[in-house]
Formats: sequence, structure tokens, C-alpha cells
Amino acid sequence: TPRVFSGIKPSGGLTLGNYLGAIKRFVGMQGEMETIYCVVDLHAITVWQDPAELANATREVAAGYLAAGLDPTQSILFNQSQVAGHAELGWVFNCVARVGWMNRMTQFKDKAGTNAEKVSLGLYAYPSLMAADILLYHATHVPVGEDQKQHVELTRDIAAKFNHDFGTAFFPITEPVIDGPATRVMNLRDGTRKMSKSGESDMERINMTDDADTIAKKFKKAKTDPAALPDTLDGLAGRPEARNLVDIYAALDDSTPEAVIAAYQGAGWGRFKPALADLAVAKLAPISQEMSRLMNDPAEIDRILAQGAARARQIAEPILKQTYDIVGFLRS
Ligand code: AQP
Repeated sequence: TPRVFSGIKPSGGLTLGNYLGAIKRFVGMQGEMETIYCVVDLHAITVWQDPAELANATREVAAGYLAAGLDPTQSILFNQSQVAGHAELGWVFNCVARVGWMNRMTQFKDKAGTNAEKVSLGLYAYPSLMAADILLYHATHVPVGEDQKQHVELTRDIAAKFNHDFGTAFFPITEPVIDGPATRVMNLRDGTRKMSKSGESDMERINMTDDADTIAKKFKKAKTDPAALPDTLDGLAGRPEARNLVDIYAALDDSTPEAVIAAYQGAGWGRFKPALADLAVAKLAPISQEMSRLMNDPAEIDRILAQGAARARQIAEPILKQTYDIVGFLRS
């Protein structure tokens, strides 16, 4: 049976990239398949997190899920550390995955930079834990942004190697689901880098909790080239910043980049940017208002996460037990 799993790291406030590349698409899959959405706190600590900020960011991701339309009676919503199977299966996969595979992960290279000796061992092993997150539920579909494609491919490699080594067909070969106009929302100041929660300057990103004035200001100051919007999409080739703003517009409006170009051909930035800001505010304001309402009742968020974790464990525990049997671990 098809089953969806995905997650977001509570490593800071949610961005428009997380919304368009992940949360909005998670909502779209709800009701069509069984859906499991996690706040992946174990992944967050691969880089230092202040404990109080981690707890707050975990609730904020949960609030973002709920405010955007994930329904805890339809989707399983929980934080990863409450289901011990993630770490347990992650260990087994650390022993299946090869060091050479990890060495090819571009996200690790980006995050480690020139300081690879000083980063945590967890950051290096991150993709193996991500494989465990997915395969602990025998998930078949994983909606992610473009930046996570390589990690989902590694998940397939780990499943295939486990199945091969143990002579079984136990783990499914998962499909990444990367679709829509905003699978890679770029940084507003540099159209060649993706928009990130933990990017240096706040002006690079739209946060889901930004107010209307801040959103307008950030789009107004967003880097662009001087040319107007072209007549066809081809005219955006080699103009990454312009292309990014058109893609963001299309994703927010449930439209396509072609339709946005058709509507705004020949428009200058003085016209397009305020229209984009208005659209973003119209779409994000109701969500951010609901997020702040939810954040005023942390006990309610914690209750929803605990209930989701209990449901997640019911699926995960038999799969982990069978994995242990396949590996040859004794248990009573
Ligand atoms: N800019 C983006 N465009 C489209 N999708 C994105 N995602 C993240 N940024 C963009 C998608 O959001 C989901 C959750 O990502 P994550 O929080 O687990 O990790 P990340 O990709 O490392 O996100 P950040 O924002 O860049 O976090 P930091 O700065 O802490 O590393 C994923 O599906 C991701 O593709």
C-alpha cells in the first residue's frame, strides 16, 4: 500500500522554501494516501542547537504543519525523538551504508565546507538516519525539495543493499516525489543558492512568520537584473533571480511559470514585486496568524505530537522487530 513519509528539521524558523517545497505539498497528499509527517529533531542536532530554541522550533514546525492544513486525525504528526525506532534502525543502516556513499553527498560537502574535520559525526551519517526515517514505515513516497533528491536516492541504495545482503525483499524501494514549480526556492539575495532557515542574513529568506511589511520589504530588496519580464519562459534563461521570483509567484498561486509570464510579460520589477508581495501576504498571513495562535498553547501541540508518536510506534515497532529478526538479533 502506498504510504507517504516526510519531515522538516527544527533547525530554525520555517521559510517560504519549506512551505512551498514541502508543507504545501504535504497537505496536497493528505487524504490521497496514508501520510506520516515528522519534525526531525534528531537531524536538527547534527549541528549545535540551543536546547530551549530546539524545543521552540520543534513546536513551530508542528504549528506550521497544523496551520497549513495538516490534520492530526488524517495524518500522523510527531517529533522523531519520541519514536526510538528511528535511531535504532539508523544504527543498522550505518552498518549497511558505505563510507564511500556518504563521501558523495553534496549537502554534507556544502555544510562541512572547509572544516570537515570539525563537524559532528552525526552530520556525516545524516543520510543514513534519513533512510531509517523513511524505511521504518516502509514508506513508498517521499515528497521533498530538489535538495533532498540525492538523500532519497541513497535511501533506495541502502534498502537495496540491505535486501541483497540478507536475501530478502523486506524494504521497499522508495520514490522521491519532486514536483511543482517550487522544488528549489532560491535565496532572495543570490539566485544560485537555495533559501535556507539557517542562511546568514534574514533578508535572504521569507520566514513563514514574517509580517506583511517585512515580506514587502524583502521582495522589494530582492536581487534582480534590470530587464523587464520577458514574453516567454525562455527569456528567463540565465536570469536565476528573475526565474526564482516567477516560480515563487506560480507556486503561491497554484499556477505555472508559463501562466505567470503570460500575465506579466513586459512588466518591470516595480510592478511585479509588489504584486508578488501582496500574493505572498494573502497566502501566508492566515497561516502565520494560526501558527501564533497555536504557539500560545504549547501543551496542545505537545499533546498532538505525543498522540502522533503513539500511532507512529504502532507502525514502526513491528517493522523494527522484523528487521532485527532478519539481522539475527536475539529477542524475547
Ligand atoms: N529552498 C527550498 N526550496 C524548496 N524546498 C526546500 N526545502 C528546504 N529548503 C527548500 C525542503 O523542505 C524540507 C525540509 O527541509 P529540512 O528542514 O529538513 O532541511 P534543509 O533542506 O536543510 O532545509 P534548510 O531550510 O536549508 O535548513 P538548514 O538551513 O537548517 O539546513 C525538505 O523536503 C527540503 O527539500
